[in-house]
Amino acid sequence: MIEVEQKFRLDAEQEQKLVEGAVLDHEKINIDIYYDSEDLTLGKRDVWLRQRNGQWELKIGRRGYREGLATTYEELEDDTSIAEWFGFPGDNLTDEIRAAGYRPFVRIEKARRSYLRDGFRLDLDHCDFDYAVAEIELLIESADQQQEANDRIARFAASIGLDASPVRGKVVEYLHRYKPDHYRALQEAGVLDEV
Ligand code: V4E
Repeated sequence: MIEVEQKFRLDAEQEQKLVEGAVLDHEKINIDIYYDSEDLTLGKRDVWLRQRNGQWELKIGRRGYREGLATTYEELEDDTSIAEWFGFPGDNLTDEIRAAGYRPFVRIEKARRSYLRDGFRLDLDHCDFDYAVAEIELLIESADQQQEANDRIARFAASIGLDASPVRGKVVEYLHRYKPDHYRALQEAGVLDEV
């Protein structure tokens, strides 16, 4: 599946607009540890390797498919597909990732409340470094549905009166605040959205 998502500023007013009439699907604490090589080979390609609650996940930016404020990522969530993407044998993904030189660069703990509303998933995340962000998401099966998904998200956000000014993602906000060199390297590589 391909995830199309747009991030929104999350404060009490925006939260009220988002959750009105929404159904709470689940609440969860997610602990994400992001990995990259010393020279940021993944981040510079808009690829994000993380362990979420101990489980490996890979988010791969689909350059050229970014339209407007929505971004599109392919998500791999099983060890076999992730090993394949890296070209690893796949016997022990954790060992192989380490042997290839990838190291943790940030750990973010966040409380997520995930709602369903009108066919959208609404994720409301409060991070442990005093940052909150909402995401409106749609899952699509093929890239040719991208534009339609973007438009649906934009129409929905407008219909509930959300402020749709661009916001930084959680990792990016963390880097901006606490690891400016890392942030600058990604900015220079052209992978960060304009905020
Ligand atoms: C997509 C992305 C990054 C990886 C983390 O993705 P995010 O959607 O923030 O994580 P999360 O925890 O909500 O994952 P989910 O549960 O939805 O799978 S790091 C940066 N980006 C994109 C990005 C960008 N290119 N530019 C800016 C300014 N912010 C974010």
